[in-house]
Amino acid sequence: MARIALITGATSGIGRATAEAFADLDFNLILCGRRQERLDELQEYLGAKTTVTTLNFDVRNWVEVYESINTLTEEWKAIDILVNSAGNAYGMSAIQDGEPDDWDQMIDGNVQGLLYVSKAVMPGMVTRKKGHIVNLSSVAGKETYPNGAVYCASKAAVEALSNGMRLDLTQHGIKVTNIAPGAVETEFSMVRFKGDKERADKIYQGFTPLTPEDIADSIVFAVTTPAHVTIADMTILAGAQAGAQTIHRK
Ligand code: 8X3
Repeated sequence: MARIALITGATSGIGRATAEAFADLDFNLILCGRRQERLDELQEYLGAKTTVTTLNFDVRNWVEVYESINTLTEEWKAIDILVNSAGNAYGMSAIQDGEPDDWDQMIDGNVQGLLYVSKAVMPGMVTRKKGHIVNLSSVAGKETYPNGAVYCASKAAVEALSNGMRLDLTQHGIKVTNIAPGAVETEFSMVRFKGDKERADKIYQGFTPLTPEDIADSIVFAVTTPAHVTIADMTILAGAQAGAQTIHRK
């Protein structure tokens, strides 16, 4: 029977690339996002390869998350793989100049959102005694950099949650993988810099950044290992990158 994967943040970046890679593996897909047109477009595109359903909800709203996931049929609810990919950075400045609204978005989306979706999915996995949760952290969760304190804190929380989930869920037959990408060229910097394209473009200049597909390859590797293997944690940096902000640019 085909495995069922639920992916949050599926309409762009790493989430979308993971959806494409999973479709190639014939996984049945529950694609979640906030932009209905993008979900429809993705359903039509990937529906040619595999069975796809979509859910439109905001991960930051527990009632929306719970009610939306509960609209799934019993068959779809038997989720084998949860990829918590939704998340973003908003603003980049010294902490004393940070905007509380930006902090809320990062903490609510990257931390609370991951918790809410996991809470809606984990009990079923525990009952079925199988499952795999893949959390998208960041190199920013492993090292804090200037002007990124809150984003880095939100990703450090993801690291702690991945470890905590693994400690609590392994005994129930559930694997937990933490994926920590470095510089990946997606809409990430455009969102972080609030549409300032010049500032966003600069992040990826002078070296070859990772692509969302590079990260999707690692996720595929993690979810296709045999039952006796758990990939607990992977940090994936660009070839020219040695740390979050240590990038060899030409
Ligand atoms: C994105 C990576 O280090 O540019 O999570 O913030 S970083």
